[in-house]
Amino acid sequence: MRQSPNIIITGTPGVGKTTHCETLAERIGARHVSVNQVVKDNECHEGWDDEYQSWIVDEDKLLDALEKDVKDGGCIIDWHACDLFPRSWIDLVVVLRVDSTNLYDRLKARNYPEAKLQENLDAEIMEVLLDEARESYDEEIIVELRSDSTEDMEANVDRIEAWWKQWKEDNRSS
Ligand code: DAT
Repeated sequence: MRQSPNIIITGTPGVGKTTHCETLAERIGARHVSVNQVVKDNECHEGWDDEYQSWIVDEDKLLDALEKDVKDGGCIIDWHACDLFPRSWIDLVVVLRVDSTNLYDRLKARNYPEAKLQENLDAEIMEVLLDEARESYDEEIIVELRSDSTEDMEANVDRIEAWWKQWKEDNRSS
């Protein structure tokens, strides 16, 4: 039995996952698990895809690398996918959403190639990550939150912190 919950923060690249995860991890003393970093550090990949500018992930290796940390609980998992984790690992799935204009500006600032930028804008508009979450987890553990402004982010962090405390209260071993 976990002492603390595991949360996935997911969404299209640029939506604000890392910013949310870092703030939350600091606020509640959780572990920020940057899956990108885990993939790199443990070489859970079959190389770099230049066109997509991302690792070609070996999911089995990745799950092995994550298992110990995640089993202990208290992880805030930061990744642009959520369908590979066993359901038993995850207590809350946060899908961040952003307005296309904001996303465009954020990805442009990252110098994304035009094709990749367009692909991510399409994914956001088509709610790809929200669909993926709904296909992979029970509706009750999924929350969709806006990430357009700093105020949004602060409200989201407050809300997730409150949820975290409540989970610990509800799951306290007597
Ligand atoms: P991700 O990890 O989803 O790729 P990020 O956390 O790196 O996204 O954020 C991308 C950029 O957008 C970064 O410069 C911070 C900014 N940003 C993220 N969320 C924001 C928000 N809610 N309001 C204003 N800026 C935000």
